[in-house]
Amino acid sequence: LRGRSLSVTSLSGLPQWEVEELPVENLLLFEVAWEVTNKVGGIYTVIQTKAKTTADEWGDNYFLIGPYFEHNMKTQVERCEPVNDAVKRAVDTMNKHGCQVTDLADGKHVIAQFHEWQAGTGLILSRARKLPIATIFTTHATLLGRYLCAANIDFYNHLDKFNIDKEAGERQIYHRYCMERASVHCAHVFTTVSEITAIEAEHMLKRKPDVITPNGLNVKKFSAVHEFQNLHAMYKARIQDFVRGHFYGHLDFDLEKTLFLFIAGRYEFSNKGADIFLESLSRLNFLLRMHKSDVTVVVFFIMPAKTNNFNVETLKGQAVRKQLWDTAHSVKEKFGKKLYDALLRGEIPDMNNILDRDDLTIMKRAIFSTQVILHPEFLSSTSPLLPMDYEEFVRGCHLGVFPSYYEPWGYTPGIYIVDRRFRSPDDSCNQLTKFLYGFCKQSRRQRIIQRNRTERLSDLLDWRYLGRYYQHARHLTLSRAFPDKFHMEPTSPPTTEGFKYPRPSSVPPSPSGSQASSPQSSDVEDETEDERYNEEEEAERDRLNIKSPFSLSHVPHGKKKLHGEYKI
Ligand code: G6P
Ligand code: 1S3
Repeated sequence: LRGRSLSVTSLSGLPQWEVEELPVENLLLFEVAWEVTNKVGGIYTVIQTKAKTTADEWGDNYFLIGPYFEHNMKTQVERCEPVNDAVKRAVDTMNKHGCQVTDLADGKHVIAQFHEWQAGTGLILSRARKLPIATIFTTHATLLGRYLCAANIDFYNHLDKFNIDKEAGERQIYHRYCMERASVHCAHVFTTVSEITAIEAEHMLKRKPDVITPNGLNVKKFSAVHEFQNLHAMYKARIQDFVRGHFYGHLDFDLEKTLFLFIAGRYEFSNKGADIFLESLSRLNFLLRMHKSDVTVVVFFIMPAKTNNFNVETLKGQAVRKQLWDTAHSVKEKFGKKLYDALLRGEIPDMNNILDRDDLTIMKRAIFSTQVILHPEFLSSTSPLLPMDYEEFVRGCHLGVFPSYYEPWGYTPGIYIVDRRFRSPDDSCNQLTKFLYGFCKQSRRQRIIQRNRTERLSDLLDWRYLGRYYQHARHLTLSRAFPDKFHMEPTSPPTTEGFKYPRPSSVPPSPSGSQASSPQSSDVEDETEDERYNEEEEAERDRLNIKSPFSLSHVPHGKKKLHGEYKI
């Protein structure tokens, strides 16, 4: 069974290579992950967005396996009978005998890709029991990397210095770390999502990944720029509605001059840079006030987090968020009545108990009505609070801010890049504050131009292009697991040598003054305005030297600055 060659057209000038097309009709592909239909962090997005491209290629021979959660079953999948006979019999057998499944692949070769340590037991057991399965283990982060970074350790500058067994033991993750490491070493093919994480894996897991499989997205194509600009306006209007409700009774700012910013991801406060972002927002606030700016910034933290009695359910059940004044009034009334009743009985009421749990919830909600908004669940179009899907919400906002310290793969194209490796946290905050302040000073027209440019960058993240790295990993594992049946040409895509994007044509030129005008008149106008703005912004950045009363706990890094080619 030798694959056919398929030439894939390059997108937007990205490199082109030959992809071996696998005879998928004679194969079964399984992908196993804790985040299949289970929104926890970025792995969910990878699997969810990649599903279509993979299903297009593999049809009914592609299967995703994840944990069973009743709610996710109801909302994210449709029940059906397996159409594939081998899988049907396997499922029947599982139903009859617990989870004991046998070799029922009907002569098809099986590839199983396991994501992260939770799924790794399947891989380890497959190898221990010598099942005829070609295995791939993909790590989207390393356990130790997450833990060490979360402990504010200068991780990337000390990768070769850690005693990893000891660190895992001390952080009480030794058993998980062992499973992760065993999965890595049992796999025919080991992959990870970025060059930096490949280096991390070499140090934390002691195996160099065979393939880097960068993450993509399902990029929607628009035939004209006004289409996505209109979408921005439409979704922004919904966010404005939410903000109107949220700030009901004390909406003292102009929504037309309000910018919506957000950060989103797994709730790892410092790993995802929420600490840096908050600090920078405080500095931005100071600058906006100092310069008497009429711009208001509303910020959303989209991070699923644990909640107490004050949670989204409470908010869903009641509409009081639109009536803060009425709430305060009714709490006062209730308080007054209890006091009155107690006095009638000749008692002095116990002040510690005079407010009940409901009153406290309502008052917490009032405290919640600040300009940083914590929404402790992912967005969904069925939420009565802010009925929008994440993609719609992103379109409606003006800027996403992801100043993560630990982010194996960041989805955002690098419009502004905050240096978290060679700068101290304080310097990183200053850098981010300058970006934010520069953004706040943009005119609407400048934002529109920037949105056009960002949209053009989206090609870089399209699974139609990036899916090829997964194809490559699948072919490689078949050639290792079944070398007599599958062959891999040595002229394959690069492995861990790195995945570097070419500079996209939409990136503003540098230095700005040397830019030759584009022949299209409208573009000329845009470029000129961008250039002028860039120069002003640069001057402003140099002029600003922001200091803050706050300090952060990361140890200071060296001062060397990252520069060089454009990277995502
Ligand atoms: C889109 C719409 C315009 C609207 C603009 C607002 O471009 O097509 O009609 O004026 O968005 O942009 P802003 O950055 O101010 O939200
Ligand atoms: C990880 O999920 P996370 O949000 O915990 O995997 C993602 C998908 O590969 C990756 O984009 C992210 O950086 C990692 O952090």
